[in-house]
Amino acid sequence: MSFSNEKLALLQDSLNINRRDFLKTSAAAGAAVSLGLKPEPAKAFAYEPYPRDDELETVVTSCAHNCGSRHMLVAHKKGDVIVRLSSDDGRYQQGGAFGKDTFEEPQLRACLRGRSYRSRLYSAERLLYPMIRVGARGEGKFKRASWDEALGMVAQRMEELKAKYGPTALLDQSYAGASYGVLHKSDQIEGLLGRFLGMYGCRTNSWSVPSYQATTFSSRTTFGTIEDGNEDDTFAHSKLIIMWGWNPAYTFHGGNTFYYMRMAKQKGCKFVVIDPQHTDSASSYDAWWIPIRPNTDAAMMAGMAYYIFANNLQDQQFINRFVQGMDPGTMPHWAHGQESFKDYISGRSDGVAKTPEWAADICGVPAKDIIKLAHMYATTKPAALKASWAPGRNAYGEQYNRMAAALQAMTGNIGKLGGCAEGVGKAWHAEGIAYPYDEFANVWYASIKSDRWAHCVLNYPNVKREEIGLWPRNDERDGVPPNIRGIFWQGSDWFNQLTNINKEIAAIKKLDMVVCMDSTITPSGLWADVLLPIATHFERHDVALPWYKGHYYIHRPKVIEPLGESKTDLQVFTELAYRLGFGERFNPKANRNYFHHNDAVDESYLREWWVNKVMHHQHVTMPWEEFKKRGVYKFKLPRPHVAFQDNIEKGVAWSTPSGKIEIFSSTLAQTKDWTKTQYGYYIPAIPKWIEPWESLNSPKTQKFPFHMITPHPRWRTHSIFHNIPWLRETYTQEITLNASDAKRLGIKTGDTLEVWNDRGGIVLPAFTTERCMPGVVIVYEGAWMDLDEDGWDRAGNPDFLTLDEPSPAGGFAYNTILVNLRKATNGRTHRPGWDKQKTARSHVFRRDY
Ligand SMILES: Nc1nc2c(c(=O)[nH]1)N[C@H]1C(S)=C(S)[C@@H](COP(=O)(O)OP(=O)(O)OC[C@H]3O[C@@H](n4cnc5c(=O)[nH]c(N)nc54)[C@H](O)[C@@H]3O)O[C@H]1N2
Ligand SMILES: Nc1nc2c(c(=O)[nH]1)N[C@H]1C(S)=C(S)[C@@H](COP(=O)(O)OP(=O)(O)OC[C@H]3O[C@@H](n4cnc5c(=O)[nH]c(N)nc54)[C@H](O)[C@@H]3O)O[C@H]1N2
Ligand code: SF4
Ligand SMILES: [Mo]
Repeated sequence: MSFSNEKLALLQDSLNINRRDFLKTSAAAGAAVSLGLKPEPAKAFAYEPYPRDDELETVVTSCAHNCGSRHMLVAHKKGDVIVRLSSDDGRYQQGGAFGKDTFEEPQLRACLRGRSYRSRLYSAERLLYPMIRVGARGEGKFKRASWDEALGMVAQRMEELKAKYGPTALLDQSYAGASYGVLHKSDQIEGLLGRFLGMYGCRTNSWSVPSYQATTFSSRTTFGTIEDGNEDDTFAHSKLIIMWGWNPAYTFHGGNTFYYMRMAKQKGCKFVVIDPQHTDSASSYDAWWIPIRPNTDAAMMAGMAYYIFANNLQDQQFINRFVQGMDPGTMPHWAHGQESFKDYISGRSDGVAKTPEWAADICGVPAKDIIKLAHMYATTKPAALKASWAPGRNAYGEQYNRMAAALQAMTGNIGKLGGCAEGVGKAWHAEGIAYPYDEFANVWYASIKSDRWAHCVLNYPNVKREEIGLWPRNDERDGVPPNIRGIFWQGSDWFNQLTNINKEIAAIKKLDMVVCMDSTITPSGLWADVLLPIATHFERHDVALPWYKGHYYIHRPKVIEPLGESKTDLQVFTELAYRLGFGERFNPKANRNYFHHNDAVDESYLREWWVNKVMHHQHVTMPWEEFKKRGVYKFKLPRPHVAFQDNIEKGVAWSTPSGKIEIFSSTLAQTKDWTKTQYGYYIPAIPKWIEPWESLNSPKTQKFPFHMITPHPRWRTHSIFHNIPWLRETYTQEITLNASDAKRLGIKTGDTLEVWNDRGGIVLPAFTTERCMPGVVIVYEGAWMDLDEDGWDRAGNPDFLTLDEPSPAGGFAYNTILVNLRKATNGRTHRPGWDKQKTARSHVFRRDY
């Protein structure tokens, strides 16, 4: 145990969890009540004496994680313990005076999750030592091991698997748990695991991002880049903001979005929300709410396009100059006579005019509302149609995003202040990596669509390339499915977060090795063979990057020493690389001693990154030492960052094959054999409405009458923070359904429901409201799975119901789910995890095996 008694006492005090005292007090209080005596006030909750600010050291740092933004956290510590956290109050900004908060440089104030971070840092679920599985996989029985034993075991199995099964045996399932730093990076594309396995020469890559693969496809196809976003201050200049499947009150996509949107509101901007639920964003801006049947967005958009063309409201000048394939006149010469977007919309090519009435039948929005919105959008300038990712997280979600791009282009709202072309919406470009380039980093020998790994494992070797989205190669491995025998999780809780968990459960039992690197005992971790404790971002040195939007860096010093025996990801990979023979190459600045002393090396990488990339490349004059002192560096942009402004104003070509905005895609139009692409299946050259596999319009509703959507929770970052009591006081994991549906079924708020389909079943309480449209139910993603003996998930994780079928462009169909529901039978219960002791995974480790 590396906590000293003193440290532990301080911790318990600071967290108010002196459990023995607490239990004593509450037991005494209980006894007093039953005797009819007045209970004593509980003393255990007082910090005695509470340290004053001037007795605490103040350290500026930031959150990490894939949470939608990047804010400042200020740690106030005593000795090596963080006693409390606060956030930006303007004191720390470049050249700023105390309390500074301006339009150009607003504060980076933390959300409720960031502010409760201390309880995550010191939670009972912190993983403090390496652990090795002793029971069956998934049973959750582990014993404590030394680092030497754990890493020795991992290195030996890696060698065995590579020798026996070849260079595709190890599956890289790193994800964005720690993407937004420059040194200790977990990331699908540029992260440390890809570097490690790539250099080792045994790696199956996972392509396709859960967040927005459909949207990525659309942005790349249409604009040639995913950097199609404006910085959020530009929202302040919009006259109309359409939040299409976007709820910035919950799911941030950048910093201070709400602040800038409020400025627009104050200047008279109109707001519209198109969402099956009346969101808090809708109420905050008094928006016109248009409830829509889930997954039918592309049809509604096609209806809008019809109205705009039919009334000649499109910006024809813009189209003629910048767009390919919007109409017959803008088709490339080599594709003359092929179907343009306008041909499709008007019905000239397929005999079906995509009128507002046609759309209304599909999406459930009355034709008059489709017309009204189309008119508003085409005649209000500038207007921001922000087409968010959730409606793309569907079967054929790519068609929704491409259809949105067509509307943005036909109204000429691209490259203009107050307009919007996003899409993925990455805006300002940050310098993201501090470790040196290596040609073998990120090399892979097979690359599959991320959530088809289970399908691949279960069906190997009889699996067709299109079933798993196998990426094409130019060598003899082309088309050869990977023989996956082991998985690494680094910065990902993917077992809990990918689709169709029951299929994953079947598949994981076939593997020879599962390694989980995390700071927390996660639901995925319980299915691993080896758990490696990773230092959090409070316990290592790094620099924080903004999340898609924002133009700043936040210094992230090592605030406290790593808890327990945790090490950083970089330390663990370096040590493993040494054991496997490529340590020096993996981490050129380090020697073998890095596992024990990493501070100087980390500082050196970071300083070099600052000097070479930030100072030289981004022309920043502030020296590294000064940045470290201030804690935050904000860029002042010469003008608000608007994507594609130079393309419009200076004639810069788009990075598409034609150099234009491609509504008619040159690449798609020329693809012959779809099975030889990573997509596997046909994708039309222009955006079209394609019926999803499951929706309220499909015959499957007879068996499963509700369409479930699974958005991101305000109170969690996916699965992160699920175990935090402070946040749990703000919510319950529940299923939201319309009051009339509930009444018909005799369901009241608080009733426990069973929700199921062919893939699985979950148990959770009902919340009934008029703010969710009839026929739709909502369950937020990220709950920590907790199976009962019959395989029902008592925690209410919707990924037991999601489908792992690939949408052609690689999108995850997280929101394409039909389900049925009823009041819970057979005494089946929900485990809300409210009682910390019940969710604490630590009980698993406290037994003697
Ligand atoms: N039904 C449904 N499911 C969904 C979605 C949905 O909309 N609906 N959304 C999907 C989306 S968009 C996403 S992005 C995924 C997210 O899926 P995940 O990325 O798996 O989710 P997180 O809960 O963020 O898990 C990140 C893990 O990284 C760990 N971690 C954090 N920092 C570090 C570090 O420095 N090192 C290491 N080794 N570990 C670290 C955290 O403790 C946490 O366990 O979920 C997807 N799942
Ligand atoms: N608080 C918080 N913020 C986050 C995250 C988090 O976990 N927590 N995760 C971050 C990450 S990794 C991501 S990818 C983004 C996700 O960002 P988004 O994809 O924008 O967010 P979601 O919450 O999935 O969904 C947004 C809205 O879409 C609606 N919706 C769902 N399906 C449909 C549909 O078919 N049609 C229409 N019109 N609307 C639909 C939902 O009701 C919801 O209100 O958020 C980021 N921000
Ligand atoms: S949005 Fe993200 S970075 Fe900002 S405070 Fe919340 S969790 Fe932290
Ligand atoms: Mo995401």
